[in-house]
Amino acid sequence: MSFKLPFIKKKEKRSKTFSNNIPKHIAIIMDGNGRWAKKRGLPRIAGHKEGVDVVQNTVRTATKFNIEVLTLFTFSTENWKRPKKEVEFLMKLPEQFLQKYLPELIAKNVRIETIGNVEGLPNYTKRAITHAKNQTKENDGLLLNFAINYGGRGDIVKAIKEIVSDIQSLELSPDILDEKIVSSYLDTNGLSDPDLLIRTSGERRISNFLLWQLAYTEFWFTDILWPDFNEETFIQALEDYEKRKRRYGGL
Ligand code: V0D
Repeated sequence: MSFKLPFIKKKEKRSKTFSNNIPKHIAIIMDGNGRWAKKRGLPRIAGHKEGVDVVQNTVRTATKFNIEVLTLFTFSTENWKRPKKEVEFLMKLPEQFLQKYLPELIAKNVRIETIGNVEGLPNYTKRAITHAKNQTKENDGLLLNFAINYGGRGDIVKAIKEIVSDIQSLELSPDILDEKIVSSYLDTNGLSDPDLLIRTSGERRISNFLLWQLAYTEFWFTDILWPDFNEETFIQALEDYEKRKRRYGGL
């Protein structure tokens, strides 16, 4: 009998953990695909390929825990500097991902959106993304937000240009300009700021991801490489987030 008690206790603790302080919006920098491949003597692109399936597993976990928004950094404006062959491979991944997983995403009531300059992507990439957005636009479950051809500074510069233009055309008065209005000019307009940022692969930088939007976000870093990221790792991040919130809440 006595051996049963710790098990029950642990189980109760877990369900309690997830009734409170679930982050609404989680942003992830999915790093370490190249390193994962190299460790296996494979080309970098083999790591990216593996990483695509991990995206879908992460979506499954996110829907399980009723996360509202998942913003995934898939391609930064700096990534164009990578070898041409690698960029070409990466640009085929959205289409491949959607071909494989769009039916499941629709069944799971997921809405697909993007931030970043989709216009600057190859036509076949654009087409696949536009199709997926159209097919899921009425869904009201998880918002799966792909940051693609995105850079935080670029987002801010674009916002500044539009703000200046709206001031010049008298659609906006500088007297009323505030943080809320600036936020509305960013690609993340309408989304709450991320509550939790996860970065895999041991790097501890923002790397020009969301800048303005991460002002109050909790950061969670792990040495685990993106292709090895799984539900257990995700739950670790969620539990850590919950613990931090509980500590602050006590003050
Ligand atoms: C490679 C790890 C899904 C990071 C994840 C454009 C690097 C797998 C998408 C995707 C990439 C993007 C938009 C969309 C649907 C899917 C993706 C890229 C890279 C580069 F609408 N994974 N993924 N896109 N990787």
